[in-house]
Amino acid sequence: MKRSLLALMLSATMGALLMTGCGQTAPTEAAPATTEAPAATEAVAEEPAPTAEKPENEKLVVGFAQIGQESGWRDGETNDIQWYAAQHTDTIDLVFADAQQKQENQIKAIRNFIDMGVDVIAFPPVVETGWEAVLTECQEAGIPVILVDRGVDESCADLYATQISSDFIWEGAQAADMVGELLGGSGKVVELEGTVGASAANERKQGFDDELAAKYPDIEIVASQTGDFTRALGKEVMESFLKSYDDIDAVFAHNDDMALGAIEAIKEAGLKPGVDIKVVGCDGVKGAFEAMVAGEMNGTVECNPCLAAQVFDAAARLKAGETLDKWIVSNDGVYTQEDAEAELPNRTY
Ligand code: GZL
Repeated sequence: MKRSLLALMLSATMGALLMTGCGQTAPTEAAPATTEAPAATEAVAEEPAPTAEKPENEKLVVGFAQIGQESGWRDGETNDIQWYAAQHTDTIDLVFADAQQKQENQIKAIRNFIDMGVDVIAFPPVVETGWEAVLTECQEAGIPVILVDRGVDESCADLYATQISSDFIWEGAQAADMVGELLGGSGKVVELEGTVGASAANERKQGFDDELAAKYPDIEIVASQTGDFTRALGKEVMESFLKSYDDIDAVFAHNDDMALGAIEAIKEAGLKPGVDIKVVGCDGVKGAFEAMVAGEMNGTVECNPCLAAQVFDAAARLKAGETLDKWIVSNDGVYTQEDAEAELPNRTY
């Protein structure tokens, strides 16, 4: 029963997929990401269920509980995951859920995946804590878990098979070195933090703050507040910083979307972003390169969202019973205004 229901849901999920992977040409239109985790009992197939029932377990069935659509980076990751699965329908079935930024929705989706009997569960934990119960249920169900692009609290270290993500502490330190260079070693900085409790935010902050303290003692972080990785809130928080401080020399945003929001706020305050106030972000989205070419942003530390090939390869290995490294680290680049024009055509998200 479970597998045929899964097949029904998969045909619904796959039928909606017209996604672009990182580096692929865009199709005529991108299908919208699913808006919520389909409950195991309310599958509505947009296409007839596949008639030829595959023998049990012939295909790799992966449940992916995405955080949401908070940033261009997140959309890039979603497109890559869905595009890759759509290119490999002969060997992969993807069940995709969009949690709309809510941990409880990610947990609900993971429990649905357990009920459906998927082979592997992959998800970016929106925050580091609150996963012990559901990850224990995955373990008890014999379903390996891959953490994608974010991590969980140390206490859950034995409850997942591997984490595929960037080194956020390194990213934060690279951003601090860029700010240190741009300010000539002294000045006042404000920080736009990512989602409260997210490992990407906690570790970028740790890397940035520690590097500044160690190498640039004359650079002061005068304010630091979450913009939740969104452009709108990043702009709003930067507006409040600009009202509170008239001597800001630079802003470090934990992602480029918040940096782009800050650029809007700086311009609306009658100042020149990239000149009066230096702007440094993380992610390496296309918009950041366009802003650097326009002279409105000074640098970004890349964080590769194109992890699909690694995720599905790891999932296949786990299904085959292999043991993987606990952390599979992405290699990322550092880009400044000097290389933005040449690099822009290469950006795929
Ligand atoms: C990083 C990822 C972060 C991005 C943001 O791996 O978790 O989440 O930096 C996204 O753009 O919202």
